[in-house]
Amino acid sequence: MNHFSTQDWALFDKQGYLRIGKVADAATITSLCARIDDIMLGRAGIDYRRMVMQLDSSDGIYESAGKQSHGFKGATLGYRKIEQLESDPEFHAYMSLPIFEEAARHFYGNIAISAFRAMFMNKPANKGTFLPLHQDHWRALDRDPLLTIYTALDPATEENGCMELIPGTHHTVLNPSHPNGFLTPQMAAGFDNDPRRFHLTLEAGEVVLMHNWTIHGSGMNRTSRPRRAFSVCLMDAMTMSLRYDRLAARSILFEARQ
Ligand SMILES: O=C(O)CCC(=O)C(=O)O
Repeated sequence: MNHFSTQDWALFDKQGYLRIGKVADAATITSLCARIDDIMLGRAGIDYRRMVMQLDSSDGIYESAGKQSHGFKGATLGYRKIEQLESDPEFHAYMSLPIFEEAARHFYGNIAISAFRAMFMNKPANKGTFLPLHQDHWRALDRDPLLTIYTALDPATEENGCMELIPGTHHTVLNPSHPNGFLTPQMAAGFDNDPRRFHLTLEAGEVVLMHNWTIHGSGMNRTSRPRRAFSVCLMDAMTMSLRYDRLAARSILFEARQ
């Protein structure tokens, strides 16, 4: 395991994110794109009752996106988000790559590591939902997941609603009382003209490691092609869900090594 240097981690610590380039070949990314389209169109042969699926909004407003719940919501490329992709063999194989295990071990050490969520994020062509600034922090967990591995499946640009990041904001949770780490509108407005704020443009297949607390959000898609991404948030497998009083993970992605 030697994909990352001390300098890489120093840069991650400073910025709250690290670009690591393309990890898989173009054929793998093309195949993941075809796979997620098959999942959206209901022809993937998976147990859809296990997938959390949410339709995109019709007007770009976050609050009017569809309900996030288990099960298929119709054959359409108009999904905003699909979770539980760790149960799909193709996505599972990609997120299990040794480079991702090495990154996870940097944060968690030699313990069992699970996916808190393995999620498709989509800005459908000429649509998409505005995602307000937030930190990936969940009040209902007894400890915070620290790392998200974000892979662009399509090129991500300002026009098609790429993520915006605010580097250096990963040291504190700004709004701990919000269940999902969203900033209040007043807090978000405070970052409107922040000189650190930038659009994270990516090539298809490019991967970024993100500290979960790095403030981020994304816009709508003003192009005629989708902007698809795969985002995997990793956690200590012993993380408890305080809401359900059970382990938050259903399975282990990386076992502790002997
Ligand atoms: O892809 C996006 O627009 C946002 C993704 C995101 O918020 C995440 O991966 O945590």
